[in-house]
Amino acid sequence: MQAIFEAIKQTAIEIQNLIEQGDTSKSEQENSTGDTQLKLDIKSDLVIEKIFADVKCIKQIVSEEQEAIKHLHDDGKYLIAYDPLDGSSLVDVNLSVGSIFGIYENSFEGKNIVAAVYVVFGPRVELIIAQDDVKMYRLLNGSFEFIQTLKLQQKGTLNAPGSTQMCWEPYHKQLIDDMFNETYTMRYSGGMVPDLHQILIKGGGLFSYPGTTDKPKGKLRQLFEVFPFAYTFEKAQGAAVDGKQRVLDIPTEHIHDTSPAFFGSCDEINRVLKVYKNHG
Ligand code: AFP
Repeated sequence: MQAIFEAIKQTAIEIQNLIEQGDTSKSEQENSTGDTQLKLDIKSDLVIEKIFADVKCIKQIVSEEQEAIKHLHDDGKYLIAYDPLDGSSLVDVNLSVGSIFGIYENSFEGKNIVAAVYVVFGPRVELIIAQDDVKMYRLLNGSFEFIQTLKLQQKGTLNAPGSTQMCWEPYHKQLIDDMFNETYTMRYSGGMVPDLHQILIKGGGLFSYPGTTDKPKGKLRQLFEVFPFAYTFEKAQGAAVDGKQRVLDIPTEHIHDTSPAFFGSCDEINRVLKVYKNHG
């Protein structure tokens, strides 16, 4: 597993260099979800694939930017699903973006995730590894140095409500409004990596991307976005649900499946479960 973490550190340094080169132009291609890919998405994807190809313990990889699983090493133990550059539509406005990695054993399913890593490309580059606990590293003078262990409090202060409000179910709108009518503060950039990183660093709150009238299964992809962050939040002593159940218990039928997702500290997640129990 350590070889995988070292490889991801290498990808982070190379992708940071690509971001700094500043090419935010669109390519001619669409990914399997139908998003037009930026040249930066494609280049980041190639960087990761090239670096992972040399890591012998990796059996298979699958990228959010590609349709199919790729086989690497027959004797490898681990399967990795990754989103090379999540939130890449924010690069042109110079907001933070990130890479997300879910590391699985046996099959690409929530119940088989054994570690998660994400990288935040912001004013600084930070890399977070969730395994037994959640450790944050920062890129300083060319190498990643340990900074702190991240742990959520029982209840937080931030509220990050995703998706198009006009498509929210009334009970979801009520939940979000109630939180704002209390002491919760709005924090939403449109990139799940920095938005969830903020909740983890500041001790807690709620990030929601619900099922909506136009997208009943939400937008966020299970393997590339939902499961890695669900694992990270659980290891940081928070929780992640789809409204009714733990997201890591949801079966995956297709590698690009999406699901509604709520990540947060325990009090906020219990509040979501209470509201959603009687609906849907
Ligand atoms: P892009 O990669 O297309 O920018 O999407 C980012 C993302 O998947 C996730 O990082 C955000 O939390 C979410 O979309 C934002 O979606 P909304 O703009 O619909 O709230």
